[in-house]
Amino acid sequence: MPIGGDNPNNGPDYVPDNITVVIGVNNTVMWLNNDSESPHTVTSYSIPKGAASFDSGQMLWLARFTYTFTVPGTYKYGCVYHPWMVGYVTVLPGSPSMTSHPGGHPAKSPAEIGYSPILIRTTVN
Ligand SMILES: [Cu+2]
Repeated sequence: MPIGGDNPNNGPDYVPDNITVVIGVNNTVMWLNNDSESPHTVTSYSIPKGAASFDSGQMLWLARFTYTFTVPGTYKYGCVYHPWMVGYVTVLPGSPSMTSHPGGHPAKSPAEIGYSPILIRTTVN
């Protein structure tokens, strides 16, 4: 949520606004409101069957919201104050081997998957 997220002509509003995470690898996602000019929310709009909805409530500047995804599928979320602010999280099922060396690479440590001003990070559970 960079500065200017309250302006529909700016964008993207969530940075990045489309992420993919893997259960057991990096399925904890943290949003940080880096917008000093406006509060925002992270509110689920559509979620896979069996998943739990989420809502950060009002996030003031520098507020953080963390959610751990445990059900595979595509999640659409947005900001209740700004209808044009929309983001997507794709959650892929993990496997035992992926928790240590996904694809042969070392497991991600708290990893920044997008660049800034942001704001969305995923972390190992
Ligand atoms: Cu907003």
